[in-house]
Amino acid sequence: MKLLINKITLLAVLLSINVVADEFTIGQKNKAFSKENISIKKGDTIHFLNEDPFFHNVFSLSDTQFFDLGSYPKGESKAVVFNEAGKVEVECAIHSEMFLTIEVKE
Ligand SMILES: [Cu+2]
Repeated sequence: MKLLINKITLLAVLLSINVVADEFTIGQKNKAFSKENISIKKGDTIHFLNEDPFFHNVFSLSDTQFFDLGSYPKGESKAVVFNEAGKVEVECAIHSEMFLTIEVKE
């Protein structure tokens, strides 16, 4: 009986870890990200939503997390899950003035 309770407790802990991961959307509009910086937790997801009538190519060369979402048109979004704590600098390959800093916390 005690073993069963331990298993249930473990399951509850694992489920609660899953539930706390959040999802955010950062828009790309008027050649800018909708925020200049954002603070998230490890495991959170950011959706990069293009709201401009032209292409954006969101990428990061950061050591914390490297990614390149390619170029995509208005109305499309691509998601990135951040699994490492640290600072992630995000840019657009087409518009050099676009810049976003993400702080991923433990
Ligand atoms: Cu752009």
